Amino acid sequence: MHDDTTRFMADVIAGLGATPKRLSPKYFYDAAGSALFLDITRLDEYYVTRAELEILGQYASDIAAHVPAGAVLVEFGSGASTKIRKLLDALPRLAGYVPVDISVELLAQEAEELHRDFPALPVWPIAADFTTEFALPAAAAHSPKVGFFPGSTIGNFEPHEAEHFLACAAHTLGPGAAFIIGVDLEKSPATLNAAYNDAAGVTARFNLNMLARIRRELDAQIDLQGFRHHAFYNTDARRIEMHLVATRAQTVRVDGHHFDFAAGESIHTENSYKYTQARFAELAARAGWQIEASWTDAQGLMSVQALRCRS
Ligand code: SAH
Ligand code: AVI
Repeated sequence: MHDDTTRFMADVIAGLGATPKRLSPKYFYDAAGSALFLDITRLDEYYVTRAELEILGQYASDIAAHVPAGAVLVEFGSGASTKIRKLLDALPRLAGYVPVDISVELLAQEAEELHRDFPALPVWPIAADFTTEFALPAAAAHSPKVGFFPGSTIGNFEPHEAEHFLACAAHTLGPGAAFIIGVDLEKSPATLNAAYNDAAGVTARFNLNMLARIRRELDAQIDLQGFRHHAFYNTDARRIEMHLVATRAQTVRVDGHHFDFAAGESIHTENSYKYTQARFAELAARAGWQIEASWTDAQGLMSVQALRCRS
């Protein structure tokens, strides 16, 4: 069995065996899940992408002022690389662009397209889980590094995991590095609930694809009709929670293990934390980063933050 499949199998068995049951959101992004995420970014209800693109368009030159000429830009969770395309024209000449993503097929395809569209820009893709340590390309060794983490993917970490991630990124990017991060802001529960419960049911398909993937890749016995999408804003924890809820009592079988579900029991698949400017600044400071500037869209839905590594 391939290493990635072995790890996926072990995580699924541990997650379904836990109480309450859970699966990591990093497993949303096989080829089908990455395509569904792209569909989400085009939904009317999903303000995150639209608002962030507005910020990147409007403040491109202010953001670019935080990127030194000759820098290597490392994007964590680059996906379709849509947002770097929006910034590239405003940025000083980069020594290279390093898209890092767990979605291997999408990463390869986007690297090829970027190379075609920006032939002067060296593109060094890294297929990796950004929660684990990974090495930057040797060619990047002597250039200043700038991190780029758009899309509010940082919100998919628990706050203590976000802090740990930022501390590791400080180590990877080096002293004095800049880090441009998209951070989603607290807002009305109605807006949030709509964004994760779109009328067309795309987010539901994205969530349910996790089970389809487990069935496909791990040869698991799961009745996909036996689960439904459930997403809601947890006001106390300041996060959207996504769950897959069993619509009836049933058993899921994976590699000789069986997992019993009561009707209504859920698998927690994702958190999407929302921050205030102050709470995010405190978290970043604990991880060794200082916020130098931040921008929001006209409606104040989403933010982009420019951080500097203090050490
Ligand atoms: N940056 C894009 C995509 C955000 S979706 C945007 O702003 O629209 C989250 C991206 O992070 C996906 O492309 C997914 O494959 C990737 N991702 C999620 N968890 C990951 C992990 N642990 N390691 C590496 N990439 C991950
Ligand atoms: C990638 N990430 C920031 C998205 C989010 O909003 O938390 C994933 C997503 N989940 C449901 N819709 C979009």
